[in-house]
Amino acid sequence: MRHKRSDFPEGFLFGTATSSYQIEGHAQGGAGRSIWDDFAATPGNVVRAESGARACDHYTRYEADLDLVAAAGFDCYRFSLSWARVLPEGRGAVNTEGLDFYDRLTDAMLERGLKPAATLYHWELPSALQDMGGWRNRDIASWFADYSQVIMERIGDRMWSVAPINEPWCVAWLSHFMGLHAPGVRDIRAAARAMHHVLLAHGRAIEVMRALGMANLGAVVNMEWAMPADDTPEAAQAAARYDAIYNRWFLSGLFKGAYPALALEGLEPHMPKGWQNDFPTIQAPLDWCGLNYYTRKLLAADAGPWPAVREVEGPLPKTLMDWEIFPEGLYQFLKRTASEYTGDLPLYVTENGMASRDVLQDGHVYDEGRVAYIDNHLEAVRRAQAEGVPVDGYFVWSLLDNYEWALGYEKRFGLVHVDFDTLVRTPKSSYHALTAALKA
Ligand code: GCO
Repeated sequence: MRHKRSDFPEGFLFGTATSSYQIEGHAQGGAGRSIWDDFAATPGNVVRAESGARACDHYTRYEADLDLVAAAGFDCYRFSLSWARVLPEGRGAVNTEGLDFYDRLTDAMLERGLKPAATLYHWELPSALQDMGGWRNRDIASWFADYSQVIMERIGDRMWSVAPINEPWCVAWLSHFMGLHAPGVRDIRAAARAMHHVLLAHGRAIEVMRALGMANLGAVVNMEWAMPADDTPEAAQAAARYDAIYNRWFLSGLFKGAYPALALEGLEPHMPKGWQNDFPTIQAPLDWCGLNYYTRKLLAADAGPWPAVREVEGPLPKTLMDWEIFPEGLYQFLKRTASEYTGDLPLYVTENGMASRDVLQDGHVYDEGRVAYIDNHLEAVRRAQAEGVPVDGYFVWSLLDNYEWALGYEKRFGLVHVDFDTLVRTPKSSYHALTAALKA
């Protein structure tokens, strides 16, 4: 690894990220059913119909896992809270065991000198709320605000930072238009509503946490750098439309109080009544913005109804996800986000990392590809910083190999290898390389 901590400004933070359903083991500790349990139980949705029922068993092994985070020299740990673990029916009765768990987890971070960076929602909606329409139902903003209140009354005093929702594009578009994530809906009207309600819920949660006196609240969006697959005007238009839906919708809502015209051109007829009046809530002031970045996409025009966009395979080296490796996109996004949306607000790279075919050989996992990936993306951060973009931290996705959603356990993203039979953890070369870089 070329980069080391001292290459970055004083106070720049390094962290690693995980999410509740992907690591905890959702079947334990009195958590309620979630849409991911239901999605996984439906044939054809998830590779080998795997679920997060056991996952990495972080629920019982969290102390040893946090030891690994601290021993690497990370400053922060980005984790998420499971709504269904706190409120098994999504509303009403609290699961005390769940609250206690997050309380212990928080203290375990603090004891190790780690800054807790929480996310309130990383996709496991309680099934009982899905029964009432889930993200289609405007009431979800109030349900989410109430859940935020319950959990943050308990642990909010010890959070370093909180973001309400991880990757609104995945919550709304991937899950309600493409149908590739739970609840597996493919419906433009449901998608339009989810695209809006996810931001309304974000804003309501921010209001709740401000009222509790909490600080350092932000938003985490995911981005894919969209490029035309060829030099036709049609491909340029397709890329611009993809960019509007994927990258600009959420930043525009949060920081401009408007949605991009290129996305509204297809979604407006399906939007919930009165959506234009919600921006004062959606635009609740934030202290930082997080970008999750993995890859770029090449787009071409497609036949068929709006958005009439088709992905084209690109020529660059790819990760095990078949995602092209394109650090330039991170640099471009950092620059564009600051110049067009966030100005002086601190930015964080809240996720970046890759899946690879990591195998355990004589107690080692040689994942040199991951070391290079991280190194090259850190270089993109440094370039942006050198041009004045206020990037204040970088989080690797992920600490552990874990449940990669519809792709099950086979796509390993961890700095630490997990044997999913024995649950034994083995730090990979990338973990050791980062440890050396962070301590240098
Ligand atoms: C996220 C993440 C993770 C994924 C990772 C790799 O994007 O926030 O949601 O949950 O595992 O992105 O796909």
